Amino acid sequence: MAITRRELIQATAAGGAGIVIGGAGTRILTDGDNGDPAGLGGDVGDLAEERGMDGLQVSQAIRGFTPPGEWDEFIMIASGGHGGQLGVYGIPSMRLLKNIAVFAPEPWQGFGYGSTWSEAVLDEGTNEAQKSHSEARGRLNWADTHHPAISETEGEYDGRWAYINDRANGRIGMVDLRDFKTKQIWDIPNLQSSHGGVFVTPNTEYAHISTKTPTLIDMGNVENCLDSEEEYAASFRGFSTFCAIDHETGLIDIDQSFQVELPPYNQDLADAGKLASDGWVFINSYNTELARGGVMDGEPPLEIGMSQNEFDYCHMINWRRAEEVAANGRTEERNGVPVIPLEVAIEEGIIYLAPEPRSPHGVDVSPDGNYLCIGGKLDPHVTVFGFDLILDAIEAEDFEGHDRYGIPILNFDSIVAGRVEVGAGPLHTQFDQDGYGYISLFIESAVAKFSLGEPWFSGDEAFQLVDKVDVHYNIGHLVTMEGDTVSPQGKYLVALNKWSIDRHPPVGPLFPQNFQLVSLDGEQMELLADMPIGTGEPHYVQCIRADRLQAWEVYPPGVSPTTMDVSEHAIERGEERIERNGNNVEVWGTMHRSTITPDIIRVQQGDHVILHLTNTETTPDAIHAFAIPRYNISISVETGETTGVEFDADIAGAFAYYCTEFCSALHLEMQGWMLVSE
Ligand code: K7E
Ligand code: CUA
Repeated sequence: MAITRRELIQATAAGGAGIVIGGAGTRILTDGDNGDPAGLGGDVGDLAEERGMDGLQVSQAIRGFTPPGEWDEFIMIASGGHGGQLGVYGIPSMRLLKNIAVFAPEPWQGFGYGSTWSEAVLDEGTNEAQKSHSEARGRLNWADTHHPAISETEGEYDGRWAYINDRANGRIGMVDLRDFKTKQIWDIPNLQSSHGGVFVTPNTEYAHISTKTPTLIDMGNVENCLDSEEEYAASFRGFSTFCAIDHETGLIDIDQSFQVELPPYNQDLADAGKLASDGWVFINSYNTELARGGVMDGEPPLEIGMSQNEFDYCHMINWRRAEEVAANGRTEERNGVPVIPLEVAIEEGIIYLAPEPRSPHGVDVSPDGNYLCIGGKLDPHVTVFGFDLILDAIEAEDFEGHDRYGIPILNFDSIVAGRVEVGAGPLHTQFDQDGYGYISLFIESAVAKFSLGEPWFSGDEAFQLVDKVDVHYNIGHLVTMEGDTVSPQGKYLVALNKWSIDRHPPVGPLFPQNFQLVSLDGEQMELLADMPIGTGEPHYVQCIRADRLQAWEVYPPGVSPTTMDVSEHAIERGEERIERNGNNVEVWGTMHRSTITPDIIRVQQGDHVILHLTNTETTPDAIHAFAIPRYNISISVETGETTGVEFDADIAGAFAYYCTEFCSALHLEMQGWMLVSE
C-alpha cells in the first residue's frame, strides 16, 4: 500500500516543503528541504523512506502516538466480550493498561482464587437456581459482556463507577473506579439474558438493563410455549430493569430496584434520555413478528421469521413516572423484584411504542437529548426521531394503533425529525460537540458522518451525509470521546470491528478482532491506526477524559477492597499472630519487602484456616501477592491492602507459599512454609 521510494521522493520534491501529509486537506507537517519536521529535529523523510512509509502514514503514526512516559488524554473502558472482563486502554495510543476481572476468575488480580472479597462477589453472581442448574459445572464463572457504562453526574462522566452487563446470563457487574475492582454482581431475577443496557441515567439514579430474548414466565408451559404465536405471546415477557444506584458506594441497591414488564419482543439496544429527554429510557426491539423457529419442521429459519415486518418498535419508557408508580406499590413481586405489570405501565402512561424501520439495532440519544438516532440493520437510513415531536404526539394521542398488548403506537410520520441515507447496515451512533452523528455501517464496513438538525443545523444543512471512512471490517459499535454524554469531545473515534481478515498475521482460525483509531480533527475522518484485540468480542466501549478518573495509587493503610474502609483485620508490622480455636486456625500476617510474616504456619489436616494479610508498604506499585501450591490459592495483596483467604487444610504435606509478584531483589526469598500434619 505504501508508495514507492521514487514516488515518495517525487512527492517530497513536488511539495517543495518537506513531506506532504494528510488525506483530504493535505496538511503540511514538515518544512525545509531535508524533511525536518518543523521544530522537532531528526530526519523524518529519511526514516520514512527507510521504512517504506509515505507521508500520510508518517502523519498517522504521529497523530496516534503517545511518547514513552507521557499519558494519554483519554481512557477507554471496553467490554472484554466472552472473556467476561473489562479492558482499560489509553487513547490515542490504544495501549492496554489493564484488564479488570468482573465475571471470570483472573489469577493475577487474585480474583476467584481464594481471596475473600472476590469469592463473595463471584458467589453472589450465581443465583441459587443457577447453582443447581449448573451443579456439574460449579459457579457461573464467565460472561458475555457487551456494554460498559461509566457513572454520570448531570450527564457527564464522573469517573466514579462502571457497570457492565452479561449478555448470556442476564447479570450486571459493578466496578469501583477507585481501585478498579469489581464489588458486586447481581444476577437479575426475571432476566435470563440481557442486552438493553447497561446505560446509566444522567445522575446515575439507575443503571438500566433489559432482557434480550424474552423470559419464559409460565413455567408450567415449557412444552407448548413455542407451539403457536398465541402460546408464545402468552408465555413469554421482556423486562426492563432499573437498578437503583447507591450514591455513596455505587453499589446496586437491590431493594430500591424495580422492573417494568415488556412485551415478548426481543428488546435490543437502549439508551437513557438526557437534558430534553431526561426521565426517559429508549429501547429498540426486533422480532415483533414473534417468530419462534422450527426450521427442522419446515418453518422459516429465525433470521427470516424475525425480519418480516417493515417496522419493529422502539419502546419509550418514562422512568420517572415508573419510579413513582413503583414507590406507590402498583407492582407485583416476581422472584423477589417488584415488577410494574404491563397493563399498569400502559394505564399510567409509562410505556409507548414508536415504529422503527426493519430490525433496528442501536438507538442513541444526541448530546442535547432531543434526537434519537436509530440504525435499522436492514434499512440504509438512520432514522432520527425528535423527542419534542414524541412528546407532542403523546400529548395529542397521535397514535397509529396499539400493539397486541394494548401499548399505544405513535404515528411514525409525526415523530421523525429526519432520515439520512447513510449506507448498508447502520448500527450504532456516537456524537461530537458540533452537531454531527457518527454511525457504524456493519455491511458496508464504514463509518458515516451525518448532520443533526436544530440547534446545530437547519434547512438543507440538516440531516445530511457529510463524510464516510472505510474501516476493516464489519464494524459493530464505535465510540467518540465522551461521545454519549451531554458534552462530547470529538477528536478521536474508535471503530470496533468484528472481522480483521488480512489486517494482521494469521494466528489460527480464531482471528483477533480489530480496534481502529480514526481522527476526527480534520474536515474528513481519517484512519490512523489498527489495534488487534486478543480477547473477543468487545462490543461497546466508553471513553472518558483521563483527568476525570480519581484512581487510588495505594490503598490507605489496612483498607479492604470489600468495604473500601479499614479492615478489622488490618495490622501493622510486629503485630502478626496465629490463633487456634478448636479446628479453626486464624492467622494475621504481613507482607513487606521481602518477608512474609509468619513464614511458618503449622496446622493439622482438616483444620479450617483463615489468613488475613496486610501489605504494609506505602510505596505505589509495591505489590505483593500470595500463592499456596496445590491449594488453588492465588491472591493479590496490593499496597496498603488488607485481604484474606479462607480454606480447609485438607491435603497433608509441606507447602511452600510465596509472593508471586517480583517485588524486590530478594523477591525469590519472599516465601514460607505451611505444614499440614496428618
Ligand atoms: Cu451491537 Cu450487544 Cu451492542 Cu454488539 S450489540 S455490536
Ligand atoms: Cu513480594 Cu515478591
